Amino acid sequence: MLACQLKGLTDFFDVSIVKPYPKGDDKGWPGWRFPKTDNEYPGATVDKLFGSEYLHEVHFKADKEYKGRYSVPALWDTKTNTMVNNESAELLRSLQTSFNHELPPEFANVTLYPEHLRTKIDEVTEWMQRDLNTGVYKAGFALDQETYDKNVIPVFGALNKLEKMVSQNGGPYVLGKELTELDVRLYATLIRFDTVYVQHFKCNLGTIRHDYPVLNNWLKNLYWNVKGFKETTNFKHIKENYTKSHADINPHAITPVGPFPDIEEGVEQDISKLKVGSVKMPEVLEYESKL
Ligand SMILES: N[C@@H](CCC(=O)N[C@@H](CS)C(=O)NCC(=O)O)C(=O)O
Repeated sequence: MLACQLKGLTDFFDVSIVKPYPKGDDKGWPGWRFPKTDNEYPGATVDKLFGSEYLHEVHFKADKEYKGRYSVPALWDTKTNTMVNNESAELLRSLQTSFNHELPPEFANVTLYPEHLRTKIDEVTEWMQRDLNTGVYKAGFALDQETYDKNVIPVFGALNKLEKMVSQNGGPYVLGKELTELDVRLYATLIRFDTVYVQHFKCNLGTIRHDYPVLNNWLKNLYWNVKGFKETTNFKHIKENYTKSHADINPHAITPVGPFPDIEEGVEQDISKLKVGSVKMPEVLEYESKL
């Protein structure tokens, strides 16, 4: 949804939004649900295409033998009447070009994967995805102490490295002056970090707001100042999805009220004024040095 906003594609997509909970078992069954009316849960909508109760019904419409997860996001093409893709990284990439012939120049010329930054984007994506974007899940869904201990370290190694990177590139974006895929992918994880991952996934060696002044400033700038970010962020959906749909992690499904505020205000435009932060735990520093 964020990529659609940034590329000026909102008129091309009609969006239906599932309720954040209840979800599925460990196999994902029955999975995401649509509300019965648009008033049932704020920000969630009925399935505008088929009126389905569950997202899995839409997958089976595309393929009766479908065996994958019923995950979001999922893109449906009304012309060929099938699901195009349900992998966010691939969607993010393909939306940069697939509708350019229909877009006015100010949007056709926007790209989050510019040619001169591709090598760098690919290099950072590799460890950022492994250690941070999916790293929080590897720590959070660990079923024993050893697995958790091993997986929480890389999360903060990657954050330490990104904090330095944004500072060195001078901001306001990860690679400097240009907004890229890296910002979109990092935003999806950091907007959830203090709110959910610190407590629900036990990623609590530090927080963005306390230990990473540069990343916190980067995050606040996107949320408050760059059109599309705030508009596609819903803290109630974010919080309730995790805390009310993982019964093994949070059996009473109580959603913590904090942190307050969800995101801080006040953006420093001059990144060089910010002191670079880090989590100084020896294991984290050692991991960071290998990235
Ligand atoms: N590779 C997919 C994974 C998406 C994904 O796992 N989405 C989660 C929500 S953030 C989901 O729908 N989980 C339900 C399930 O896997 O059953 C992507 O990034 O698009």
